[in-house]
Amino acid sequence: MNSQSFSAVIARRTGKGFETVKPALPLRKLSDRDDFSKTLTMNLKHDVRAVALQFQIFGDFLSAGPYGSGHINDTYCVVFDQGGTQVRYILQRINHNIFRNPVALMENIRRVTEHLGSKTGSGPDATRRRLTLIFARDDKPYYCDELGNYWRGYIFIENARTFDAVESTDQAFQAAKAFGQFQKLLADLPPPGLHETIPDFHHTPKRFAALEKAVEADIANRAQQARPEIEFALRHRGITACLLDAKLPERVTHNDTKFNNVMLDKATGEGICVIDLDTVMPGLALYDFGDMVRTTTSPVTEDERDLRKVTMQFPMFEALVRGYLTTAAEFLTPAEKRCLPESAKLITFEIGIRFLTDFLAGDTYFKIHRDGHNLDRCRTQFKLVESIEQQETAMHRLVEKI
Ligand code: ADP
Ligand code: GN1
Ligand code: MG
Repeated sequence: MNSQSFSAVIARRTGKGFETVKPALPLRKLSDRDDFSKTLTMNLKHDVRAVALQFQIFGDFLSAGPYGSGHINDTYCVVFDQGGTQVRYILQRINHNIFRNPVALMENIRRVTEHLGSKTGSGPDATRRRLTLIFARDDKPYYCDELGNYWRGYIFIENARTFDAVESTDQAFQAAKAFGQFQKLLADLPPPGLHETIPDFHHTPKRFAALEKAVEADIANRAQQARPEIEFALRHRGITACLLDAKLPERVTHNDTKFNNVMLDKATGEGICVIDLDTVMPGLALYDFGDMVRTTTSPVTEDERDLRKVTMQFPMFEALVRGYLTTAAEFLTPAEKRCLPESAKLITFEIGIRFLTDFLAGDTYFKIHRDGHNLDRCRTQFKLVESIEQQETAMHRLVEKI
């Protein structure tokens, strides 16, 4: 059987019996260059093979390897042999120290992906244009292992990739257009409202209060080392409530619109699929726009140590505004549109204070890969805030003009 004629089918139960979901086309033979296939499963932190076998994936398990660069969950790419064709899937362990109610979280993701699925149709590309959950053997949208870890599975979106740093204005445009489209498609999600998976996630004044507490406690004895950053934060206390004070409408929003949470098609560059849906819940549209500016305007990654390289590139901002408005202009209110530049500064500041808080608390929230990693991340964010402040007038002028 060759990879073109073979078609893997995943069966899953719906209210009306079984429906079949076809993975994104075409199933290809993976090349020797796909490095994950060489990863030794036995060196992994979890028994990913055992977990994979609990999902409705047919065929023979071949391999698994860590995947992506997220700060919260554990993501693996697993490969199955399905009648001679190697097919990849994503498996993720949900960080239940952060997401305290994984069952409610998965209920959100199930509702959101099914709603998106009802809009993106069933064409050949349907399973590349939204995430598709693989259900567990007991038909739940997750599997809970004997250690109490919650796992989920997704169809692997092939021929697309994510980037940790932006490379062109077209990428920025495409990402913002996709996030705008995501908000638009979820605007008519039927009630009830989604669960709040992390309460007050973007409540910046509460994030600021948490920072003040961490400075006060100085549990890891690091406050001295972060004195300039703490002072920077204190000087900016005045901006923390700017979006809350603007009385903007609540919508269904993504809330974690990092540039690497949108997959870009490898052939066309189109923003094909918004991923990382853990924080999809009620929020402000501008939380999403702000996080796009935070992660898609600087030419370097979030943890760059050479701060001279960190800057808010105006052409990237313009591409984000234009891309976002392509899909979001039809539902944004004038007040929301006016506040686009403020949201950029606020969310960049907010994530900066979260990194700083975690540094002071001894690195308990974000995954770190070196000493001082969270402080480095905080520094890039604050540098970006300064860069935004220097260009604020021009940013407002641009938004008024478009
Ligand atoms: P985290 O919450 O840890 O950031 P993500 O859900 O963003 O986890 O996944 C981490 C990375 O895995 C993403 O940046 C992306 O590269 C890859 N990824 C996630 N889901 C898929 C998918 N369905 N298909 C292909 N790659 C994926
Ligand atoms: C985390 O999961 P990931 O890496 O996409 C965090 C975001 C931060 C981001 C900073 C649930 O996102 O809020 O903005 O790191 N997610 C959660 O890079 O806290
Ligand atoms: Mg992510």
